[in-house]
Amino acid sequence: MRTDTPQAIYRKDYTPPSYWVNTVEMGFDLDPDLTRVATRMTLSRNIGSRGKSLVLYGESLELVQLRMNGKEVGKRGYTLGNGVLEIFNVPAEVTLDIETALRPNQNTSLMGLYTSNGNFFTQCEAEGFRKITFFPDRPDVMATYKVMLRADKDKYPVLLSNGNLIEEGDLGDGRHYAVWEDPFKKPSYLFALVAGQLVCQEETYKLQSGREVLLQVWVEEGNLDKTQHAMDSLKNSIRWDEERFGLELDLDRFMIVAVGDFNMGAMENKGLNIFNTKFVLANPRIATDADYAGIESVVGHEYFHNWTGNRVTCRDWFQLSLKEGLTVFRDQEFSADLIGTDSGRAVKRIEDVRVLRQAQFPEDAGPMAHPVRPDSYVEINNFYTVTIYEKGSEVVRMYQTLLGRDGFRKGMDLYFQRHDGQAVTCDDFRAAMADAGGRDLSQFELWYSQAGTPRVKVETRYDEVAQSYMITLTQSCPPTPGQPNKLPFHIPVAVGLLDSGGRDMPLVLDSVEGGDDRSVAPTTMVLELTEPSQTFHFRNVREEPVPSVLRNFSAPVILDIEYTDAQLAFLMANDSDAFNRWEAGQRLAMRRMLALTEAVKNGEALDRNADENALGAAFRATLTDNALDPAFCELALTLPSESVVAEQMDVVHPQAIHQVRRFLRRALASALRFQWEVAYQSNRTPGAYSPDPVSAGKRGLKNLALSYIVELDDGDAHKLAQSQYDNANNMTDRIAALSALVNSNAPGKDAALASFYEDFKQEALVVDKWFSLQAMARHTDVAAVRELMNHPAFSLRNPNRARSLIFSFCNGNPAQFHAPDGSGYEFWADQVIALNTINPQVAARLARSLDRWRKYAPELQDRMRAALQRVAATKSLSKDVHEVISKSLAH
Ligand code: B3K
Ligand code: ZN
Repeated sequence: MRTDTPQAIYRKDYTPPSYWVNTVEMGFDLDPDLTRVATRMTLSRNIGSRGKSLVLYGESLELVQLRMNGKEVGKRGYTLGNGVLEIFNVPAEVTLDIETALRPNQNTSLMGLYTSNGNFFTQCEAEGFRKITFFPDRPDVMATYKVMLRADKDKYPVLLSNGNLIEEGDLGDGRHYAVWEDPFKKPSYLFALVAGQLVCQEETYKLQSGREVLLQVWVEEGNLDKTQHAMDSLKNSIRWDEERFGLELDLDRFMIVAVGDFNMGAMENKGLNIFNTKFVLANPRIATDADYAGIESVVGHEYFHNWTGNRVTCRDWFQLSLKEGLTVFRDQEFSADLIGTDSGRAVKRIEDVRVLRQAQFPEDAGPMAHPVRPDSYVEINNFYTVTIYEKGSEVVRMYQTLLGRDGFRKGMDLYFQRHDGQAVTCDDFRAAMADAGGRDLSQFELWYSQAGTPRVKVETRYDEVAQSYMITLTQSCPPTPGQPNKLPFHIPVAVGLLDSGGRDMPLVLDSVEGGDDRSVAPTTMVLELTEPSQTFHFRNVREEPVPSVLRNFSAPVILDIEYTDAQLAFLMANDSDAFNRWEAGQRLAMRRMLALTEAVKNGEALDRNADENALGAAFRATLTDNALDPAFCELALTLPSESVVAEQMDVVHPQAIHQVRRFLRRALASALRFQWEVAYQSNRTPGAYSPDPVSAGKRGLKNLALSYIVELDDGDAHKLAQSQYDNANNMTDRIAALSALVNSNAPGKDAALASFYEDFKQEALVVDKWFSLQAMARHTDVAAVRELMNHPAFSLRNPNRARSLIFSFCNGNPAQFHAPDGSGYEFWADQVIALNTINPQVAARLARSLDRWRKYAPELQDRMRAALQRVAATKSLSKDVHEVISKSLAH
């Protein structure tokens, strides 16, 4: 907590450390009230650093002892202040002994060493290791670690750290110990320890090489019946990385530990991944299809970091996307490959792009916009963003689109060949891709350095006489904070042309010699847009085509293209690219939603617009096409979310958008009621629950159908929802039914809510769902949320619980959150201020809910500004919250 103005750190100021650390040995005497840590490290001076002091970082720590080569360092040998321990006159080769004392029980930030439900856990990324000992806590300092843990044997029977267990035993005084050694050099952010009362599911697994490894999933005693899916996901991840990238698990043991108090999803500590329970625990009773999918992708993500992040790490935190963007790309590909079918892959792609549009596009257009490789930050934890992760993944995907799958693999191989064991930059990754592919990727660097979502405008012309077709692509990128002007990006734009029968035409570019053999011409072509504007000529085009542009979302851009309603319906029905089929439907819906929102803003009654022909016909065609994959149908029949519509408007009117979306859903429910009923019945999944993609897809479509039917709010609809609620044999169906009931006026809704709580009050993750469902329900206003905060199960200290109620309301219930009287903003400010003292990282995430405040009507803006200013004026604001709020107010 601070009173001064926090300082920004700049990428251009990077300097190598004055000392490298070679080995680290640590001894922990674990006690929740006062833990003592003895650290011995050997260091070597970096070349060119003679005369420079040794800089170590430390926070919320007591320095008990400091010795250099065995001798106590006197008061004049060092300075300590503002989180920096600077030691002078340090020899070129030196052994340091540092003893620190810390208070895990009082650590509510959940960074460094803390306790959760009586057990010890650590979280060190990005800068948590400095809360354990004084250390050059920066990712380019890589060392080997040997760790001894000592603790009370009854209270902490399990003692875990990174690497291999090399010794354990009794200390005789009721305490015991374990010694762990990690043979691989690692940065301090990958350090971890866990101690407490835990049990594990374990298996040995044979790698392709024949070597056997031990896999463990550690949980609290009552949760051993919820670990199988995480274990299966881990085995799938190990196999996939061997098959797809030739990367083998390098340790003999790999552990996953679940903890209920965690700031984010999970953490890739070497050999000892620590996970939020949300991404480990699953059985059909408590977890939904989405939870199962989330576990698979997060287990994969953390496992894949073992190579992309751990073996090759980041030189500095500005390079964060080097590991995060790449690892998200890898986990996305992993999930897609596991589904295996073309349509399954498309569904996964659509879901990923939805996240990008829903969260990253707004970030890129708001006050926190930053490049994939930022130039500066105040608090690095604020930069674990959708831009670093999701846009970063899109940037990696573009390499694959440009180089092809094999070319991309060659680039990965070269990257590891060059950089295994090193801390490197995004430029090193790009160089490996360019060199392996024999391509000049210098312009591609702009994807790392320029923020903002580029727009690509598409214009076309058909010349019937010449049988030629022209596509002109023109790019632009709006200004973002600190970047008023942008240079043109290198954008891969995948295109196809549809003939009047809906078939793909063979594509022959005029600039290419030959290629006239129609039977071998490709039907999708990647056009490389590198100039502000470029025209591509296709020849032998026998009729005027309908263009399908940006297939499979080949670049993270906004596409401006004019289609008639009829063309969109045609693409929705015919495009061979499933992503663009979905996209066409979304465009059609968005167009309608924006027009209706305008009408509401102008005071027109919506029922005068009740005729939903174009959209209704398109929806009917999709809903009744039995050849379509149910998972795809669900996505195609889901209207753009309220926040995605909001992003399309110059001045956002949350209540109007909400009203329109409901109106359209009701219109589509009533026009297609019979078809929804058929879809409901024909997508039932009787028998034992299985989370496989086909069953999950059916449940998804069935539950979407239920949600439409319940929009009609009549007795039959209520009965359907109630009976699904009463008879559900899995959480997916149960929660979908509960949500349908709660968002209707069904007589049984309060009873259902109450019985749900009774049935599941022992399951923290389900209680989270119970809060979250209510937070996002349409009747839930600010007063109701405040009331829910008084529920005995609510706690601000547990991040999952805080997110389930407060974040769900502020981010997931826009019509209520943006109440015209500003009460939502008052509530938001109260919670940001309360969280700030408990857990700055979580507080700073919530602080971002008002990011886009300048997009609202002036009266709302005034109220939002007042709330922002109230937070800004709070005493002892963390630098986390300070950075977010001051950037919001500035831009
Ligand atoms: N690398 C961690 C995130 C750490 C966040 C620190 N504030 C999880 C992940 O991306 O895999
Ligand atoms: Zn990650």
